[in-house]
Amino acid sequence: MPERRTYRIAAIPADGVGQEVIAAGRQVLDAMAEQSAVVPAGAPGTGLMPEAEAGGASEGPFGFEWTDFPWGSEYYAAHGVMMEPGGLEQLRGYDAIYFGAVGWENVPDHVSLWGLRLNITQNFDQWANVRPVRFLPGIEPPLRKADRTRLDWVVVRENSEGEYAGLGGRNLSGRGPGNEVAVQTALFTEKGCERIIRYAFNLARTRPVRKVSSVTKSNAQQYGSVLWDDVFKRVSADYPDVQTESVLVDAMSAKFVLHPEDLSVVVASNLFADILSDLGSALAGSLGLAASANLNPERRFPSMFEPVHGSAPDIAGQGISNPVGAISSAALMLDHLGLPAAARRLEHAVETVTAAGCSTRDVGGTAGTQEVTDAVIEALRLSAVPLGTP
Ligand code: GGG
Repeated sequence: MPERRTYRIAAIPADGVGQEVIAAGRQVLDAMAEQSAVVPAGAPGTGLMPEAEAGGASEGPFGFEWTDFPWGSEYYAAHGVMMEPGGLEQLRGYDAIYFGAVGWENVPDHVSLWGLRLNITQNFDQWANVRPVRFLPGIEPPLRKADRTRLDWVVVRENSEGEYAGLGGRNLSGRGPGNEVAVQTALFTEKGCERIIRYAFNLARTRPVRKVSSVTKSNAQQYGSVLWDDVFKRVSADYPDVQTESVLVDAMSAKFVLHPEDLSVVVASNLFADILSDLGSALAGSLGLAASANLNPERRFPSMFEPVHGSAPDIAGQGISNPVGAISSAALMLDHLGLPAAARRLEHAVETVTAAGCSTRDVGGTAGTQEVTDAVIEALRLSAVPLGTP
């Protein structure tokens, strides 16, 4: 029996339902760790994250060593900051970060977002935000086309610059009421565009349909968007085997609804991809289902895995939040840790559970967070084939 590998994970559940869904994901991962001693290594991954398999580690027994970080809006209420000073240094040595959600009424949204989530993604140069749009069996999506067409695409969000560069300011309030001005500048660098676009092409090469759709607003945004388009054109010449299209963001919103079967990998700037990925997950049934990975592909810093959804104050603390987004984010984390077979097992377990009709209210079910979590763990247990079984 090979030695058990232990991964050190920093857990930051943060606000609202983040607490419940991260607790759910941890239960699932710990159950998988327990089973890993008896489950044989499986097939290689589907390559959802092309850099994940670079290490080529073989899968054997694994475990997780968790560290809880109590940061978030409650921490802010007590300490006046969203995370401890020096918090980034504390996180730096972990194999991955498992994050819940940020945002609560006691802290202005821009303070909580920049103080925690963006503090981590930007300082750890997690420049690729991978957000798969998955249509799960048993979940009735509002997108009718999904009834008769197999739909499956990935939104790749530039996660380090663009509209989230944080450049700008407010001034001139001294001129009196009604005269203040604000400037918010989007930053597009050739290097930033190129790395995310290449990421999208490499990802497309691992998918059944090798296609990248690039999204900008270059008719109106003649500097940043046009630079992005130029880089896209240049980089695409290195990938003659991958189909391409450049689509304006307004047209792409329509395409998500009307012709989603044409999509495989959609790459866009920070803000556009944030909006489009929310649209995609809503079309698939609920934001509660959507997973995401904030990756530093060079692995200079830990990457961070989180459900796409926010803190959902309206349902927080009631035990009814959907854990599927967080559990599926855990699957992306397994990929990143070099455990693609475990990741596929987990995705399959989630599909088994939704197909059986066990789901939370946001997708029309009646189950609570714990019931869905228990069902996923049970599906994993049933799919575990002990070593030595013929
Ligand atoms: N788990 C995702 C989350 O907490 N999102 C909060 C949010 O408001 N995000 C906006 C953004 O990151 O663009």
